[in-house]
Amino acid sequence: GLSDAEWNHVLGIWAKVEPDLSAHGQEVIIRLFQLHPETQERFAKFKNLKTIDELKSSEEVKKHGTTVLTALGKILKLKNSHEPELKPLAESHATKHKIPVKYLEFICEIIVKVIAEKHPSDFGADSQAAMRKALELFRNDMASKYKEFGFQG
Ligand code: BLA
Repeated sequence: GLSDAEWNHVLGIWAKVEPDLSAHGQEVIIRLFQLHPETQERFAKFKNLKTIDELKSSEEVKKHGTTVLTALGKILKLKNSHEPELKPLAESHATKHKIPVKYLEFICEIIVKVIAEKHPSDFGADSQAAMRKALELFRNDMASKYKEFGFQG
């Protein structure tokens, strides 16, 4: 797990993200699809969006971005005790969406980059390192739950 000081960094920057969660989420999802087009194929509802303009004007993309960051925020706020929140997410992602751990790595890296771009003066090296560590904990625990649900990830 992370130390108290590390969690303070994580939740401190998250408090700056939250007032504009949907803009952050939209940017994360669009960038995920641009950098890793295979991830967009996983969404039946987004397959029709071909251009960057279509992605940017899609209310559904914005809504999914908000869903993702809302869920992540809940998990981060539970700190090292995120199991009850993580379990149903791991179950849907293992058995229904079948999302490889590699894709979780992609999106976590993009989340750090988007926050860094939007909050350059509030997201210093220590905060970034703490956030990376929190996202690694999230991914590792997702990966071990995946295995419990019979998905190798
Ligand atoms: C759906 N993803 C969801 C849902 C939540 C998240 C809460 C709706 C409830 C559910 O189906 O369980 C949460 N998604 C997250 C979180 C992250 C995220 C916390 O990306 C990352 C921090 N899911 C992934 C990744 C992909 C993904 C990397 O974690 C990329 C391909 C896909 N999530 C995905 C899909 C759905 C989903 C395909 C169903 C979307 C729908 O049809 O409504």
